[in-house]
Amino acid sequence: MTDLTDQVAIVTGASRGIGKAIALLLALQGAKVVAVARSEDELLELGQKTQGLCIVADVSDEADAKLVVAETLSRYGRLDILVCNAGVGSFNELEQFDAAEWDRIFDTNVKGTFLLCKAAVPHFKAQKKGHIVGITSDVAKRTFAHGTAYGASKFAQDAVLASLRKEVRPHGIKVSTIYPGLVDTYFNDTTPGSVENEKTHLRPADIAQAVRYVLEAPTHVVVDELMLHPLTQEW
Ligand code: NJP
Repeated sequence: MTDLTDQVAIVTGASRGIGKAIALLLALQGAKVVAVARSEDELLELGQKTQGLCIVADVSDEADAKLVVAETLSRYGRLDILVCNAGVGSFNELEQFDAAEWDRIFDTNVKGTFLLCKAAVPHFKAQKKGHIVGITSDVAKRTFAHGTAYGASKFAQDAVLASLRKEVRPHGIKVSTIYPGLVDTYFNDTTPGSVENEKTHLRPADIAQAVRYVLEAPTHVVVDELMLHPLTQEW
């Protein structure tokens, strides 16, 4: 089993929802967590709990992505784990869908994952080890009505990670992809915590436990893919 104590982990989209739960759980396991998002106040509050670094950054901006990795290396001298979790989505009929909204979704979900991986991989290669975990979605494996932009972005994010997995495996670098079903978060401007959602949604902590599971796999094991659904969600 891989011990997470003192492992240096960047978690994007850590200001709330799934990313926050991942950051808290990794910190609890003794990892040094670098929390990344655009909301400074939420990050600072989280930083008090994780005792780690917080970096206000937009994952869709290449300069920001480079800065996140540079600041992590400057503070800790090492990077072991990158969790690409930041993501956005919205849903509508294709002819109603705004082109600028399409760009926002692709810039965050696809380009954001690409840019963070691009910044981190050279360091993982130099260390001959590293672990990238991508939080995609079950909709990376099936299509659904009103999901053209989000669904396509998750298929694309999944392809980036799957292709990268083959590229970096010879360098000792692992890439794990997690495919959640419905999770009770602030995603798409929803409000978590309702009694109804308790029955129909996974909790952010469930996804955090899945991330912990893939990260704790023994050195010779890589969990390529892991899909989770609430028991009530038909798949
Ligand atoms: O959503 P939410 P989730 N640069 O809205 C950050 C996937 N997923 O936790 O920047 C940097 O509570 C944002 O922070 P801020 C989903 O596709 C979800 O559910 O401060 N960060 C916040 O911390 C996504 O990939 C469900 O606004 C950016 C976080 O992202 C991941 O799970 C189902 C950013 C979003 O928190 C986490 O989403 C599924 C940027 N440009 C997959 N833009 C589900 N909830 O049901 C956003 O299958 N963030």
